[in-house]
Amino acid sequence: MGSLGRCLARSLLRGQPGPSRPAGPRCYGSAPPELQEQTLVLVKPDAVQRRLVGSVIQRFERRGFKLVGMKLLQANQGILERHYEQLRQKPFYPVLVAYMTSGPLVAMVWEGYNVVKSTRAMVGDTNPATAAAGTIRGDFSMHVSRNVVHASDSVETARREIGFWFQRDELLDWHSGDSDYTYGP
Ligand code: IDP
Ligand code: MG
Repeated sequence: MGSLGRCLARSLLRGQPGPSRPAGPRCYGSAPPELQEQTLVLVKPDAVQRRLVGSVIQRFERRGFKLVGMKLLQANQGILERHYEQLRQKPFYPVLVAYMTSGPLVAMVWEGYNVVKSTRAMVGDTNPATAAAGTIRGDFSMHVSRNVVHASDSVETARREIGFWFQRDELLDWHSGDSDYTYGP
């Protein structure tokens, strides 16, 4: 069992939620690696134009994830060539680049337990026409050419993509006061 599992098991055995837990050593001082998983989310130019930035941020905050980096920028072709390297041969690649460079976007890094998979589930299918209601794409968009957000598809991809969009010193290591409520002791 990993340290998170031990922490969760101990917390369940104690039957006490975070702040009123009995005195004693915490399971960890700084967060263990499984709580520090990170993913890249881009709020794409259509969503910025449509004033959806706050709605997207709110979903991740409500879920309990921690924002560790965020900036508004207009992407150039160079960064998109790296970001969408796997798609360069696709027929839609030129219109994808035109869309992604058409105006400002918001790049964010979110951190937390299983954040890569959870974020993909929150974002929904690539094609909003088949994205489930309740997902970001399913709630805020209709067509694959304007699907509101990007989210990394694996831990390894996230690591690479975060490196394209952020310098190391643009990511903050901060303690979120609500971690006692979102994770067990
Ligand atoms: P993902 O964003 O869900 O990971 P990918 O297959 O990686 O989906 O595609 C990247 C992005 O390319 C999509 O989010 C969407 O903006 C765009 N895209 C994918 N398929 C099409 C298409 O058929 N027409 C236009 N744009 C597309
Ligand atoms: Mg993708």
